[in-house]
Amino acid sequence: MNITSAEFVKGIIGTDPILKEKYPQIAFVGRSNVGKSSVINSLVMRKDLVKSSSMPGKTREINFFIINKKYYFVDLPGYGFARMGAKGAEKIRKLILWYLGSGEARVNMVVLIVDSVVKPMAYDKEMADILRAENIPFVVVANKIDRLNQTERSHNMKAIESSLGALVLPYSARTHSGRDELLETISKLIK
Ligand SMILES: Nc1nc2c(ncn2[C@@H]2O[C@H](COP(=O)(O)OP(=O)(O)OP(=O)(O)O)[C@@H](O)[C@H]2O)c(=O)[nH]1
Ligand SMILES: [Mg+2]
Repeated sequence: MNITSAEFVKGIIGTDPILKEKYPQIAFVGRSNVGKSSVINSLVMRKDLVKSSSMPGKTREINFFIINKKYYFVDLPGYGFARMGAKGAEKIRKLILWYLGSGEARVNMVVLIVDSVVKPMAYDKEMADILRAENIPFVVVANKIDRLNQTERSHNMKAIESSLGALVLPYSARTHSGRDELLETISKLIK
């Protein structure tokens, strides 16, 4: 897959006609602050298509971006962000589960992003289980590998693979390392 165009379309917080459009949806899911928005910017080679921030909880809506006038990249809010408070976190959790599980959206595949620097957390495992239960094809992206040396990298990749039981691609949104492999995997999985 070669990305030639990318544009923001809209952000939603509930049912919307965009969910039913013919374009396949590739959703980016993961804990708060793992770099979902940054990975999308890295894939489209833009610094600021998607707003990213060092303050966790930046993305609050389900944001749709049209790619090559053919697919939607869908940026979701992060799950498991404690500082949002129990109420806010529950709202976001419901929003994500509704998007993935209600059948309203045409979710073609998911890119499940985890932080390669820390061990996979209960939330990551729960998300992998939900995707399996919903029969949604997914790939795990271990982001921020620029922060690890070779030894840590291979150690952490193995730990993530065995904990989530899925294909894991090392990635850095900062250096774009792993970009070609991820684009290749996305085009295979949406077929
Ligand atoms: N070193 C490093 N930092 C990264 C990488 N990707 C993202 N970051 C940083 O991590 C922070 C969070 O990035 P975001 O893209 O906003 O994360 P997010 O998952 O969209 O966060 P929420 O929208 O709050 O759920 C920012 O400070 C980014 O600069 C990476 O590959 N390497
Ligand atoms: Mg975000």
